[in-house]
Amino acid sequence: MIFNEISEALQKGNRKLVITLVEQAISEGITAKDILEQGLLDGMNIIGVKFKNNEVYVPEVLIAARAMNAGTELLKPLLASEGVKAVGKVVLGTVKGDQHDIGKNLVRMMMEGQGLQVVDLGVDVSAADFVDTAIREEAQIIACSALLTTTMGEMKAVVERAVELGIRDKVKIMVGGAPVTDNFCKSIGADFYTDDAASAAEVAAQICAG
Ligand code: B1M
Repeated sequence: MIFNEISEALQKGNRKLVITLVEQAISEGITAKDILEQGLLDGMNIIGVKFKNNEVYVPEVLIAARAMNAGTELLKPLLASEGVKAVGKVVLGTVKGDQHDIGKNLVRMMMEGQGLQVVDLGVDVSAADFVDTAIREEAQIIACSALLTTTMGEMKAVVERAVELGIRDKVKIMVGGAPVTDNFCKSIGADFYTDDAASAAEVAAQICAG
């Protein structure tokens, strides 16, 4: 089954094979959602468990992540929705101290698929950078991703910075990432928590649609 092959190639960090198999799956008419969830994310979840159990280490996880990003890039055009396009701008990034970007990249793809313009600041983004960029770009939304319990607190700094610079009533702050919860979102005074990239894009489109 091609999903297993994609998952296994990803776990081995075989970027070229992941690209070939994802291209093959696309040409066979398999949906982008299934390729993502049953192939790529399945492989990354298995790597995550092995990482936790010290069966694989940072270098292996890093090359698996590169293969994952290469695979998701191929899905990008297919993840675009055919719905009504929203008009709006989002400043997106992974918070300060955090290098994880796969989930953030998925959020970007899904948001672009909703017709939103995304200013992607990458990883390790300071609260000041999020807020300064939102002001400069006149963005309606700041979207923060965090994968580490040690960095999710940075999201509070983003909210505080937005208050400090007087734009809190002009910008909605969205948060997400594996350790983040709705309760956490409320506790730091952010506006919206969503648990996956597709929901994040839907909420962002609704915000921008007014
Ligand atoms: Co890291 N890592 N990592 N890692 N890593 C985790 C997160 C961890 C859970 C592994 C584990 O122990 N089981 C653990 C965190 C523990 C914790 O804090 N509770 C961990 C650790 C400890 C570390 C290091 C500290 C390890 C070390 O050096 N000793 C280190 C930290 C580096 C740093 O950031 N400063 C580290 C490093 C790395 C790599 C660099 C090797 C690599 C990242 C490469 C990259 O991203 N380019 C890596 C990876 C790949 C992982 C795992 C295996 C996979 C993460 C991933 O990409 N998942 C991860 C284990 C796991 O998650 N099972 C792990 C797939 C991705 C699609 O999911 O990002 O959750 P995710 O996105 C989801 C949702 O969360 C949501 O949408 C996506 C689904 O649609 N989402 C949002 C994400 N952002 C959103 C924003 C939104 C809305 C939804 O709105 C704005």
